[in-house]
Amino acid sequence: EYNITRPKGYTVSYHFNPDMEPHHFGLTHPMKPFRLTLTKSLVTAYGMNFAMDNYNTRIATYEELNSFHTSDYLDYLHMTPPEEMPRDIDNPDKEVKFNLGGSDCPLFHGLYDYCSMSAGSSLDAARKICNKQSDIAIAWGGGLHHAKKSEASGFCYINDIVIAILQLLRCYPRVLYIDIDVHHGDGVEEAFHSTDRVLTCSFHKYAPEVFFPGTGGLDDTGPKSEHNPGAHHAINVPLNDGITDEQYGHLFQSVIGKINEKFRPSVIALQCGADSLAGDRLGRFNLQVQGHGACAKFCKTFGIPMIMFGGGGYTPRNVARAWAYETSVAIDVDEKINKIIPEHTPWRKHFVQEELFPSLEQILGEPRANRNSQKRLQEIIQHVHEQLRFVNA
Ligand code: ZLM
Ligand code: CA
Ligand code: ZN
Repeated sequence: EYNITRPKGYTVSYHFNPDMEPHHFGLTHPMKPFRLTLTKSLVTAYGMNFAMDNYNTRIATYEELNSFHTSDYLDYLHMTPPEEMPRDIDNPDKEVKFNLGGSDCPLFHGLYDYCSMSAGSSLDAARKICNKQSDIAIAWGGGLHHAKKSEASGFCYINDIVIAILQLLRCYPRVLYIDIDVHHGDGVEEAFHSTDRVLTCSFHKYAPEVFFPGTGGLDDTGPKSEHNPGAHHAINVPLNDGITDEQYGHLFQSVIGKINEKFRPSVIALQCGADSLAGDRLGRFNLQVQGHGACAKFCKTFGIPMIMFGGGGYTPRNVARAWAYETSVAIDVDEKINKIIPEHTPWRKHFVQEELFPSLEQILGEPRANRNSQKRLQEIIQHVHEQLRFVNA
């Protein structure tokens, strides 16, 4: 219907595990795994599956998770929680130690399986990039950037991104990690803080004490010890509420454009957290689907392999629209369907009483007041360009 054909000269793969959907963080928890199914339906509804290699992904093995996470953490995750969760009664302190069981990172049925599926998708994507079977690999079930080697954090238990990047490092000299989730990509930044083979760059809302996780200030550029090759290889772009497509696009292109020039990455790992969209339940920005997708479009112009991960995104209909649109960018059909997807509100037209379902305007809500001055954004660009004098390929 929309005449979707394979892109010319390169291959895109879509990595999906349908068994992630039934997992529940709890009914009112903001993280909703069904957004992945919603995204997949939208992608298929537009026939985009015909333009890609589609894989139902396997689960990551214990050994694969162990490439980043410690055994004592994994062992605890593994045995927990069978059924009604009377876990390791002898070790209640471990839950505290691993930051498990609170409201952000609850212990739920099938937790370990869910984590292995997310990591399995990202790892499959990385392997397709490594063996050159894909030029762009999409893993919307991954992107869980806060998890630490022996600690859960911010809805993330297993850091699939770190595990995937470790795989990429086996075949490529330099990996550029870009994070457009509204939160700081602290777990990935920390994991690679002592290597100059991975440069991390996160754009996020920054307000320590008030907004999670509170790290990622402009001067946070990685441990600055003399002997640390990873010094200066963490770039942070701290932002205020309400940033617009136009401002974000300008910032993204000047920061990432310069990084590309100086660092000369061999591959890009792009975390596409959709909580930076307008109307997100937890987010604070004013990005539209087009502005969010423009980041992926810009990265694609470098002509190097790329993995696209999911991440945050707490207004499921928006998440599906954004990730379906970004899939269309990957396969180069965004011009054909960009009039349709951003305005698509799944389900609404299927119901007789349309007014019971929110329109796009209702979903997006009132735009947030923009607290980002042009002057401050210019200062940020200046600062990052100065930091990049220390970075050489
Ligand atoms: N309280 N339920 C982003 C991760 C953000 C830490 C303050 C919990 C929530 C949030 C959980 C149902 C990514 C914090 C928040 C209330 C301590 C955060 C359960 C609502 C609910 O209704 C909720 C009972 C819950 C959690 C809101 N948590 C909002 N923000 C952050 C973590 C993850 O998008 O970057 C990547 C996937 N946590 O602010 C508190 C300090 C826990
Ligand atoms: Ca971010
Ligand atoms: Zn987030």
